[in-house]
Amino acid sequence: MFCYQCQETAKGVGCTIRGVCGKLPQTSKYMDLLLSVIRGIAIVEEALRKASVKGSEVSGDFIVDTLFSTITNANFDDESLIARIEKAVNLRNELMAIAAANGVELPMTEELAWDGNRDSYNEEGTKHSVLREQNEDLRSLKELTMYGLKGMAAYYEHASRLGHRDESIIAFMQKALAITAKTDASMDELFHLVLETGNFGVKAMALLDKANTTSYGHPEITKVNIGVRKNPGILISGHDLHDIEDLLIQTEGTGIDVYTHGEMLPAHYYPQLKKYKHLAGNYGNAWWQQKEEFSSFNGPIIFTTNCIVPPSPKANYNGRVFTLNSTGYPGWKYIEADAQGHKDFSEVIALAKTCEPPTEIEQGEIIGGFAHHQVLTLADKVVEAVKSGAIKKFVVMGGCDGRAKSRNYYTDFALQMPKDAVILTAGCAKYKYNKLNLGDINGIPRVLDAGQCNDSYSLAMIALKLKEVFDLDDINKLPIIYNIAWYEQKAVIVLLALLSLGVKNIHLGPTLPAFLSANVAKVLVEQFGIAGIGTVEDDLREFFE
Ligand code: FSO
Ligand code: SF4
Repeated sequence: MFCYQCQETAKGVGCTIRGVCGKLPQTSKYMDLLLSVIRGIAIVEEALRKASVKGSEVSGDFIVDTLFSTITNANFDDESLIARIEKAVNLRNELMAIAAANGVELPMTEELAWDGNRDSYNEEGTKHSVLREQNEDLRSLKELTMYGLKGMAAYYEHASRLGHRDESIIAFMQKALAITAKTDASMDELFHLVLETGNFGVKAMALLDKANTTSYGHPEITKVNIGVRKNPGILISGHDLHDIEDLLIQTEGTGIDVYTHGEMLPAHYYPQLKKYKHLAGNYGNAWWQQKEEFSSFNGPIIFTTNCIVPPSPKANYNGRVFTLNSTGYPGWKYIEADAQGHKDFSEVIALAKTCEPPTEIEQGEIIGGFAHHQVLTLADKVVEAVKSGAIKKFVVMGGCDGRAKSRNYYTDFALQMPKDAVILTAGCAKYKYNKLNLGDINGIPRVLDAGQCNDSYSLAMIALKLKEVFDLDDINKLPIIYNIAWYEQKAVIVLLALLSLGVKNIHLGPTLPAFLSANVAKVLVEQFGIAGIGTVEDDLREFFE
């Protein structure tokens, strides 16, 4: 196996024996094979589109689901990956038949040549790994695009589940996948593709923002309890708001409380979700602490998306975890959606009734809900604080959390930054500093949480609004520092989207991606001022001088 798609990749180079995340070589092979067949589907769809011949009704959603299933910590279940490969091969063959029937010529690529024989899964999976591209710069750009597409797929899937779709995003994904399959793509073509991926990333994030806010209202300032109540509970993790709504409706009046975990915390900020009285609070922290937290939660746990940490075989929660959508773990139960995308949680609810209430691990409240609409209603106050000098700088510290000790940098940075600086955050990175009680400036909390990682879009909207208010010609003239933590591929699309919006001088940590070759990193540094991080002391000096 070879995988270098996340920040925790082995030795900062690539996982070759087994994933640091727990991904096994066999699973990695299935994922590589699946992605190869998906590229094949995209090649045919792209050729059909160019010839104005109708392709498949279902391939767009299927590509989105499969890309999502290969994101870090989403799916460890070989059976579900094999089922996707089989479906993908059938779909690809149907599309090739449509092309043949309409006289549409297809390129002769490896992705279309494989016959889909079950006996050759291993051989083909090995052939189609990341390393199939020999040139490390071309590989770097192809994979940067691929990871951006995975993040885009994740956000698109959430939006589409709420009925918000955009065919231009699907068409772009297919085009981009087809280009990454080319063996003669140039550096220029691929670099252009990376930038275009960022443009479509903005589109996908805007689509999701619209889907979430039209479905559930605009996030508003909300205090969220981090202690527990006395009823048994269900813990719901991941990012999908449609799923938590389904769960809240089905648990209402059952005597079961619902708790959010990890990236589901921002569900509390939405008026149409917070109205449920049995949405009891947020339990625990970011994804990587789940082993201890799931043990003490005592009740059922639902994963709507990543991040899953493989449990120990003896984990007391193994019989009470359920997965949905693109996620999966061998031995954990998967709940299928019905034709309308709804899930039946009756088995989860029945199990919850037999469980002890959660064991309290924390007490108190955290505050959030500072997405663009809420912040703009406070705009006068914010602008006044900036003009008076009460707030001197904003630091965008969104992104992901992770288990590396080096990520304590973000806690230390938050604690040590000047008292007239305010953090703008989104994503699970916030757990490094959202319980520190950093106080407020004239009533404006010093940690403004916009929501999930996709709500980094909100932070960009806030920046664009401030640029307008302060009558600046360049977003980079605002007193905003970007000090972003990344872990998996959704952070890649967030990064590309920020670049596409013109944001420069982003600091990315705790380490730069292994998939950026020296030459590609050089171009990003030269054109966008991307940089890593140093020590807290050095960076504070540099950022706040
Ligand atoms: Fe975190 Fe995991 Fe939201 Fe990621 S829970 S790490 S970037 O999946 O998606 O921030
Ligand atoms: Fe390694 Fe990350 Fe890939 Fe897992 S997702 S195999 S940790 S690079």
